[in-house]
Amino acid sequence: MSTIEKIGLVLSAQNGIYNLECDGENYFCRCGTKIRKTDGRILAGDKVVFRDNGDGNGFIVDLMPRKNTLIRPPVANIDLLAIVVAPKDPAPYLYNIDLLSVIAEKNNIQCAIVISKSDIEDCSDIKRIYKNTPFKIIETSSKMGIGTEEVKSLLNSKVCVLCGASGVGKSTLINSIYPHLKLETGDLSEKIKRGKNTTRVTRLFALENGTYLADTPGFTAVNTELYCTITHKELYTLFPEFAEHTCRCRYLDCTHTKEQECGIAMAVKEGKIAAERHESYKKLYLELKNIDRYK
Ligand SMILES: Nc1nc2c(ncn2[C@@H]2O[C@H](COP(=O)(O)OP(=O)(O)OP(=O)(O)O)[C@@H](O)[C@H]2O)c(=O)[nH]1
Ligand SMILES: [Mg+2]
Ligand SMILES: [Zn+2]
Repeated sequence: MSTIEKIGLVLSAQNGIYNLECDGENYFCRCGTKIRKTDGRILAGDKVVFRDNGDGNGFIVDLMPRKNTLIRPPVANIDLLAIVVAPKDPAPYLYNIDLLSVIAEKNNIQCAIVISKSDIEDCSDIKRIYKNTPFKIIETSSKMGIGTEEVKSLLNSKVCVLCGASGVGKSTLINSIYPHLKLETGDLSEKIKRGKNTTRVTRLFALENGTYLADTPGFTAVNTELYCTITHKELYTLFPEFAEHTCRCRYLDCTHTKEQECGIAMAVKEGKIAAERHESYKKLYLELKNIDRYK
């Protein structure tokens, strides 16, 4: 029997078995060591050439070029990174949120802030912090059914990744938009007791209109070292709302961290940039500078 070569999209990769989608059909494939050796890991979101065995199984023979890659969560070819942030339970850890947004900017991935659990606390602080960024901000409550239609239209026809701290309600939000997925969700106090994530693997779900959505395990900490392709010198370019204010910096080599006559510092004072975003910038700048030094 002859085999046919097709192009598929990897939905999940686990223990050397790759679940692919091609023309609405699911395939389970293995992959030759030659590809794994030359291209490294094959990730959810990868486009691959595979041999269709005709029985739902196949063999991956080639990996197509990627437009971007995230290391954590491990997904390739992403159009939209939606960062889910709750006003409390758990409280937002802005540094992690901003680091994720920096990684999205660096990879040319559209970034959105999805506020969850708006039924339990006022969300105006999160809105204020991000209002000067180009990120779309959507306030939601899965419990009350608020904002879910807006999230659905934001995701439409894109490869999307939902990320954020464990317990912010990522899986619950996905379930409220796409109830048929029936994702496992977890009680926050249970999570703390177990010290574990409810969602454990990253997988893409194939939805209508060419929408692909990944629920990801929530992070506890984002490791900057993983992202050391970002240099401290370019960091300010990855905070998009900073750009229009750098022309007011006195020094051409202004680091925007402690200089007196810095356009970013002035914009913070004038309320045009959130002080919290500048704090994240300064913290990340120092971290990246330390990494750069040892390169
Ligand atoms: N009040 C309220 N609770 C919510 C809402 N959304 C989620 N929760 C609760 O928050 C807890 C955590 O929800 P999950 O959906 O498991 O959170 P997650 O972000 O997927 O967590 P991980 O998979 O561990 O990363 C659950 O107890 C949910 O019932 C909401 O809109 N309002
Ligand atoms: Mg989850
Ligand atoms: Zn400056």
